[in-house]
Amino acid sequence: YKNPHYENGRSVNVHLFEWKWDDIADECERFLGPRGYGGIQISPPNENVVLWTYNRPWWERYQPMSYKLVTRSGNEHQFADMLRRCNAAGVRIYVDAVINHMTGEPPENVGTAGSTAVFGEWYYPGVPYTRDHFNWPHCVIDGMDYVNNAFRVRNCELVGLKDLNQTDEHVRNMIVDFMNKLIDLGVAGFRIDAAKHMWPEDLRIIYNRLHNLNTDHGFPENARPYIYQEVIDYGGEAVSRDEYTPIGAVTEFKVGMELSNAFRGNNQLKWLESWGPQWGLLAHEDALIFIDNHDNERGHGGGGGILTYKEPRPYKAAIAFLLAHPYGEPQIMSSFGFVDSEVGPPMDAQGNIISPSINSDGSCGNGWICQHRWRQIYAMVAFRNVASGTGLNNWWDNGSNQIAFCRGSNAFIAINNDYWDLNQNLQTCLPAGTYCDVISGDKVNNTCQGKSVTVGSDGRANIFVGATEYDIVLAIHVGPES
Ligand code: ARE
Ligand code: CA
Repeated sequence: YKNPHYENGRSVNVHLFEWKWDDIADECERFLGPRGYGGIQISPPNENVVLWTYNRPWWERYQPMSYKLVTRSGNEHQFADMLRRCNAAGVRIYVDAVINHMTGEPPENVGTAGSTAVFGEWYYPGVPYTRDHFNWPHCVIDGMDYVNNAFRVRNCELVGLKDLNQTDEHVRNMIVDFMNKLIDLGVAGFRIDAAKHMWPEDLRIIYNRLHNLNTDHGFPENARPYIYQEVIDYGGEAVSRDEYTPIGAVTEFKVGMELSNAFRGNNQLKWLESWGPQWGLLAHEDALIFIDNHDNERGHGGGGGILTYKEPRPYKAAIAFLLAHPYGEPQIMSSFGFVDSEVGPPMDAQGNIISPSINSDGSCGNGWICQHRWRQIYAMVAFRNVASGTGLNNWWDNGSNQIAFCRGSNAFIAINNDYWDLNQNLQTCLPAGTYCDVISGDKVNNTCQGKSVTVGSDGRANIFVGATEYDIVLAIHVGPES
């Protein structure tokens, strides 16, 4: 359950938050496939309650009404088409699986597929679930429960969302049928939403009943779905991330916290020499890592202090480090712009999501940020692919916030988070030649649009990252892009 089954030569999962299936299929073919991305986390594909009361917030999708594959992102036909097209483009799809709960007691009662429910009776005919399928008597998790009561974290309601009992056979069957349908349609795995709020032994049983990945979509025989479980664990809680690593990968929230802290200048970059488990992080193979996710990007889920697209200079550098370093399985966020943390994706008056437009410079319009299309980010995806299979070597730092390292003899990165220039003759580990710095510009017609670096026969080069440059990173590698 810990192998994302990326195609050879690919890496990095991008969360296309609130994107429509048709747009994702287009993006796989026109951008993500050609740029070497490994996979996409999609928003929950199953029916959710429609909340006009809050002007269709993004979080309505975390309130399931049924497992019908009809949402603002598209219907089942569009979903299947996306899987066919993205898998053909070499890009895998991971589903955000909301299986801990159904809706709360929302002010409205129609789902995106037209289902209704009787909230006060815990009755969801679209599945169906009745009161017998929920933890009972109902209770609501309070702040102290996270600290000292694992039972209540698992069996009471998360922010008032009706809490399913995954120990119940019918509930297990409904969840397994839902997930198996998605696997048969070609998905490569799942983000398990709110995994902390379910018993690991129940989840293990559910995972073990899942089908192997669909070989018609290019997966190898006997491949198990990739499973990464959302467990927010900064330490000191009744539920620990370590309870979930025996059954799958786990989101490592400490990564975004520590790297945001360091790239904000609150911790020296030189300490990153020991980045990885020595920092109290999960073991490499257990960790799904990221700077920001859809919650902490907007201050939900106990988030705060995390770098986001709103602070692009340190954010791009933190992501560059995340992708350059061999530790963990990285995921990046691809957002829509927002001021109000509750507001949903760009939409028209009928509530239809407005597709991202693509500007002539490759960036997105219509309110979409599309971090995955930022040169400083897609260039590091290529860097990671070129570096694949190599370790980290030739670490250098200046004793404070200037660092550099090689990935084998394939790739080299330097970062300057000091207030003075980085100007050094450094070992790049690369064969002699002239390389384009992939951060400051693309290589077009064999010409660097940004900086270039000349590596001598001893592998050394003069590396310059000025204190006031647009970006604080320089990266070169043996791939065609550099
Ligand atoms: C909405 C309204 C609520 C209302 C509820 C029910 O905002 O006011 O009571 O509906 O009507 C998202 C939003 C929620 C939203 C929910 C349903 O963030 O605001 O509630 O959708 O629409 C905990 C969980 C963690 C969870 C975070 C948000 O442990 O699993 O809270 N994250 C996932 C998703 C979210 C999603 C849900 C779960 C629900 O990523 O997007 O919620 O499906 C400490 C603990 C953490 C805890 C955190 C916050 O850090 O360690 O475990 O996270 O505090 O309490
Ligand atoms: Ca629960």
